[in-house]
Amino acid sequence: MKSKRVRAALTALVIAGSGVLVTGTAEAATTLQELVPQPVQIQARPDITFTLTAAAKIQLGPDTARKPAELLAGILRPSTGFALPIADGVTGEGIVLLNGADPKTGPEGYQLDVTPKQVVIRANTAAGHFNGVSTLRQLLPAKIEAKTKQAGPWTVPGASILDHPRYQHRGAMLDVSRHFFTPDQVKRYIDQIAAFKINYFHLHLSDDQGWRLEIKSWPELTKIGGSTEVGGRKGQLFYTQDQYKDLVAYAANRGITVIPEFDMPGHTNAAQASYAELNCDGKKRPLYTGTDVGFSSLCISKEITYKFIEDVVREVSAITPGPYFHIGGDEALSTPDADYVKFMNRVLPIVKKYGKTTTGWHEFIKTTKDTALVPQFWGTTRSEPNVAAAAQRGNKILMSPANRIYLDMKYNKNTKLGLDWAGLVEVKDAYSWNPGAYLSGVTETSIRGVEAPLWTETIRTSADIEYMAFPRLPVAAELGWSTAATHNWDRFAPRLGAQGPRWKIQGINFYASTQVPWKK
Ligand code: TNX
Repeated sequence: MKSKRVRAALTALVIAGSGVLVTGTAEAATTLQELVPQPVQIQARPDITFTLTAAAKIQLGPDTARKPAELLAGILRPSTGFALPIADGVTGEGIVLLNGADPKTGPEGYQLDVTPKQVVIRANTAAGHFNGVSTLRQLLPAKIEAKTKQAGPWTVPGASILDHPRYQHRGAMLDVSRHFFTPDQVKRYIDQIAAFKINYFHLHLSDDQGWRLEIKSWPELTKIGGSTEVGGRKGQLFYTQDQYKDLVAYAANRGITVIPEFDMPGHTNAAQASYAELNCDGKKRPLYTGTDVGFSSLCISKEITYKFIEDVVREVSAITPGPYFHIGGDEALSTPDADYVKFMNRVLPIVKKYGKTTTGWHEFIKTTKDTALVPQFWGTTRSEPNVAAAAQRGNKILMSPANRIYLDMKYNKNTKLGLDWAGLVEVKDAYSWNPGAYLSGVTETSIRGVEAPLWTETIRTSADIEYMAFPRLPVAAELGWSTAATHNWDRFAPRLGAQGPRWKIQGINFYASTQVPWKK
């Protein structure tokens, strides 16, 4: 009879690069087969199990970032009931975060090694540790997600994982303009996206229906422009700068960079309702609570327009540590083409002046040859010449094709929430495309990443957000993180389905698509 160790060596197979775990024997299924997104390389060690106990500490190696350890402790303490102190130095049993990972892991990857007494997560950056923490969370039993104390055991299957993302940008967007969401509702969504290694959170902070961030030099923007939303609810429907800073910090503590968007030169009715001087005719517009798009435009010929934009960019940049400022630029249907170009030629240098890099909906990229700027493709076609030309010049493209990854599209014709202008997007539709080979003339090396936007014309509550985002947001996370070689619906669907029990415990109101084999 073979020793346990020899049998383990025989059964622990790695398929490097493909990210596919093969056990080859009748080993019991473990959480190793349930990870979303799929890691690059998993080596199962069926002879080993780690069990988290009350004696465990979360241990930090020299100069290792503390925030990922704090995030991990915040996840593990409520459900285990363990103290799980964070300790400097490697002191024994528990979870160990160390610097100095294999260079293959890059700036965001990690190695995770399960031994009988420790789970060791190595990374070269805090981002890598955040990502390793997300993996460890999914390796623990689903009840780890509970907010109240549960019975153990808290086992982690033996494994060595080496992982890093396909793309540097995995994003989620929330439109807080069409309907406003409180800071607590936004934090709830940030928590949910962080669990899937999303590293950018794009906040759509202004639109026709609402201006949602306090601008101290233009106070009427929120006083008037932030007083209502789609459907006509009234209130103080905006964030103070302090609340915004708190959201930015909350995201950063989960490894997420906030990208603020102020949409212009269209989608600006809320600003035009707040200040008469932003209109060419000098007259304030009425507040708008409908859902049409394309009727508004800032006044391109007035100098005050650029003073206004500079004030907004200056104030927002000062409280936004991330490098990107999103200028919108979409659907400027009431701005003549020549004016649109004139406008962008004024605005892009303003963003640069305040130390930020412009990102925007892909329309804006036709106005500039600056290859550092980031166009976000949101079309429904497989060809977009201006985006392809930018890619050929060297721009990196963020992919959000509306008929694939717009989280506000209905799943099917019976879906009560959402829109259908880009089509119906079932879970398999959201998965079945390759960001690196989707747009003609835009190949793998020109892709910056994938963002899943959630527009909120029909979305009012956290339950609504969750219904549209789950499970499609994790689908977007998988497309943005996992190597192209792992792309396979039949293998992905069960991994996605394995998240169901975790989401139930977290109270996430997900759409239980019949396309997915949900784990009971
Ligand atoms: C298009 S996509 C828009 C938004 C709408 C969305 C609804 C884009 C850049 N603009 O203004 O909210 O469709 O799906």
